[in-house]
Amino acid sequence: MAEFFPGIGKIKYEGPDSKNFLAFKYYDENKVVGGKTMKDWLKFSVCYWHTFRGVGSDPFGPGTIKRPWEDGTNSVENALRRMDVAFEFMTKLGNPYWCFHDRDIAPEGASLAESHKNLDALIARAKELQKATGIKLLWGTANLFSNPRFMNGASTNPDAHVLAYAAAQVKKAMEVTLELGGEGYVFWGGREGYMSLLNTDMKRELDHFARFLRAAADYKKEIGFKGTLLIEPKPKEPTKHQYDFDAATVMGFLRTYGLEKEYQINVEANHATLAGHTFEHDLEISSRYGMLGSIDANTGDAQLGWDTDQFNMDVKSTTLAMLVVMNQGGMPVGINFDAKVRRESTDLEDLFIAHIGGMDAFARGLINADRIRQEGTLGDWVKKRYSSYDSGIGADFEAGKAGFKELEKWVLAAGEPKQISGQQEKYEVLLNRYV
Ligand code: XUL
Ligand code: CO
Repeated sequence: MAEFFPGIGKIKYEGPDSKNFLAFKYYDENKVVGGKTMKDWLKFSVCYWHTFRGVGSDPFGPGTIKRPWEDGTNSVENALRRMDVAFEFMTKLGNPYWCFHDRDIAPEGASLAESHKNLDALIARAKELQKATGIKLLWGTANLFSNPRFMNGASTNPDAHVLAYAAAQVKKAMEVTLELGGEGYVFWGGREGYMSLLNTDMKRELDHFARFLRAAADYKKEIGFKGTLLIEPKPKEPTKHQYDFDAATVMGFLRTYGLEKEYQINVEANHATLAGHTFEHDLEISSRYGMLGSIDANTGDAQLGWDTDQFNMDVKSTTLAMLVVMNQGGMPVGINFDAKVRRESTDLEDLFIAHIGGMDAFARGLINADRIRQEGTLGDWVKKRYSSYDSGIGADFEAGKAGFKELEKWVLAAGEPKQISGQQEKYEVLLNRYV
């Protein structure tokens, strides 16, 4: 088989003192941290769309990135070669999982039947390559946002014909995800929202959305797919308003329609920040309600207000993220690098350096989070901050034994509360001890 990344061998762990950009400084897959290997805690996945289809185009200009294996056609032959490239890259990088959209891996045909046929050819190749390399599928998904037919949405489209098309595409994408042994299936509502409320029957669209998700959950059972169905929140972009706004909105939506047992959340860092939250906020709220299934690992840019999908190299951010993950005992699905090299990063080597840097940042986050948990100070401080609810009137309130009358009676006797500092700076200084 041809080699597409000549001169780059298997990426090895060399430790924190290494100066080699093509080596891991912190990610040591078999190292045990907090009772599990790094590989098991982190369950890293490479995404097909950015890493093997990204060309660096932006709204102001075309792609800058030329890959030597691309022949400029959208043929099945080119797609098969690209799949070989992907598995060579991942084998060298040493990530255990990958992810894809149907249309990333196989060209869309002139009809749905032809698209299905093209997809089958690529799935057969992926199945062989998974077997040969041991790399597994984290999750699959359907691209219901690029083709112009989906310009008004997919499952929330005002036209039932388009909705039916979307269903047919998801049906096939779920089947092939099952075929490849995927651990999850993701719904990202790319155009499930609106550009103008004036032309939109919002309630009807939300009802359709829920009905579509119910049909997907039913089909999952019908075909015996045991993986996790996931919803990936994002507030906007490409549409002005997206229904899966943030983790809290999605959880409320799922409960409203009785779907909360069928779906988990896939939190993407840059989507949380677009919604005005931090990455750790969306992780924490999903996790504390038992809904954090998977992560799309990336970051935005503090000055740019859009989804820049950068590799997250910020160790403070990964530490806070891994603290949530460790507190819930692991990632049910995994951590997918939904991140792309910059338009200006045009070398093949940049692809490796970006992923190695992202993996090391999360591995360091894991090590730091473990130290925070082992040392226990942060947890103890937070626990102490709420200790007035552990006994007396606070405990009675939590247990539902003290209502307004009891609370008033208690205050009349106890008088004014003492001022208690929130000590934010002290907590921030504590965090800096670990990062
Ligand atoms: C887009 C995005 C998607 C999903 C999968 O912002 O994050 O790539 O992760 O459809
Ligand atoms: Co994503």
